[in-house]
Amino acid sequence: MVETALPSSPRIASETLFERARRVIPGGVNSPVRAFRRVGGTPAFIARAAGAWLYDEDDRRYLDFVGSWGPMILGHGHPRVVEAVREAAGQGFSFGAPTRAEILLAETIVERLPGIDMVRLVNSGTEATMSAIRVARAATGRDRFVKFDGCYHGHADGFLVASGSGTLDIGQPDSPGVPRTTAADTLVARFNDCSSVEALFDAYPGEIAAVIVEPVGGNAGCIPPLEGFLEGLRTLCTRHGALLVFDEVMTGFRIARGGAIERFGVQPDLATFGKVIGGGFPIGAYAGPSHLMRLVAPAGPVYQAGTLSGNPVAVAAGRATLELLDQAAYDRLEDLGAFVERRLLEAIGEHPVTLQRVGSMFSLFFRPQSVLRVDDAMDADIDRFARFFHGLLDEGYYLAPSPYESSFLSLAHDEQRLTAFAEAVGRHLERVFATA
Ligand code: KE4
Repeated sequence: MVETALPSSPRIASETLFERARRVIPGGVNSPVRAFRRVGGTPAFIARAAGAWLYDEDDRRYLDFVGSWGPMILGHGHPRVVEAVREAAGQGFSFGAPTRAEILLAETIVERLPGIDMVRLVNSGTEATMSAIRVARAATGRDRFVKFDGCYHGHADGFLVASGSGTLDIGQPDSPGVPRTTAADTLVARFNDCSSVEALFDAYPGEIAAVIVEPVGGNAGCIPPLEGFLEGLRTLCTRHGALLVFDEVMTGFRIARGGAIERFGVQPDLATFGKVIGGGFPIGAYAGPSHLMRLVAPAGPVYQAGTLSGNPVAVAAGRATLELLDQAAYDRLEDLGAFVERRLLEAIGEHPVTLQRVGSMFSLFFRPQSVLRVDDAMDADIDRFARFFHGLLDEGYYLAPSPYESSFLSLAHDEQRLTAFAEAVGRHLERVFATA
């Protein structure tokens, strides 16, 4: 029997908690995208999760398409991960000393990634990307780097220029508080447009240390790379002596067993990770060939550190997660992605809505044309998206609460639930397009 959502009812507990939260936490949340700013209304305060389901404080159940923004690729509370976390926690929480388990996780990551010899674990994707740029600057002796409009690489100062994700929700792609001198080193190119990168290399000859890119844009909605885009970046970086950095915090171990490197067959000089490799616990990583990674202290002079880096409990969760992500798991995720795409395209029908998907990450854009970069995503009908989002939420489907985010499938999703989801999408598209 297809499990259905609990009957719709106001989220009194969440509203009360949100009011209380905003008195002691900026905006009532510890990360802006959670605040429903772009879709309006009160965020659901989640009490617990299991499998593909979230349960909020009003005991309403939602089929989860956020998955903690990517980490929960197995579904919530996988018993093997729970057991690994319990066992690790029973041995102690944190030692500030090297452990065997960190080696095993590093070896697992390296084994899966073509062209990658070494990895440094950190505590977030932000730490990973900021460290990768530091290594690139040290390796090249150059200060500037190129990012793309609408790409989000975490909240380190230099990245908060023309960024994506939650910065778009609050209409602040360039954040106050970032010194002009810092922002000056951040050059912005157009996603899916190599000529805009070439123009920057021509304008700043010998000054660009790196080009950092989300190989699949995930922070302005799901935006696949055009044919030749990643290959073009590789050629330009090689020609101009800059490092190509794949920010795979979202795509890593999500869109293939070896992430975008494997899926697209383009070799970056450095790559960053997070989310999936922590199985829901705080983690990040940056990785590359030995000659670059040996620049990192204490092997080399590039300083980077972290009290909880390689935390034993987070490492245990990450190892258990990766162990379960064999090729069969990725084949299943691809099948689920293709299945939901077929069902959603049926639901979309003639409505002016575009679905874009790579593997088990996808987005619905409320515009008829394809979305090649953030400008296109911002040209979509945000108001209708908001009404669509809330209609689905009330029916027990939790999509990413922003048109500038990707939604995610997990191995806990199945065809029955995805069929019911697509039918609900069809109903709510009819509803929101029935009125002007
Ligand atoms: P964290 O510092 O949030 O762990 O990772 C930053 C980051 C870096 N690179 C990419 C490609 C990312 O997607 C992220 C973080 N992703 C967002 C979701 N769009 C995290 C959600 C949030 O900010 O709360």
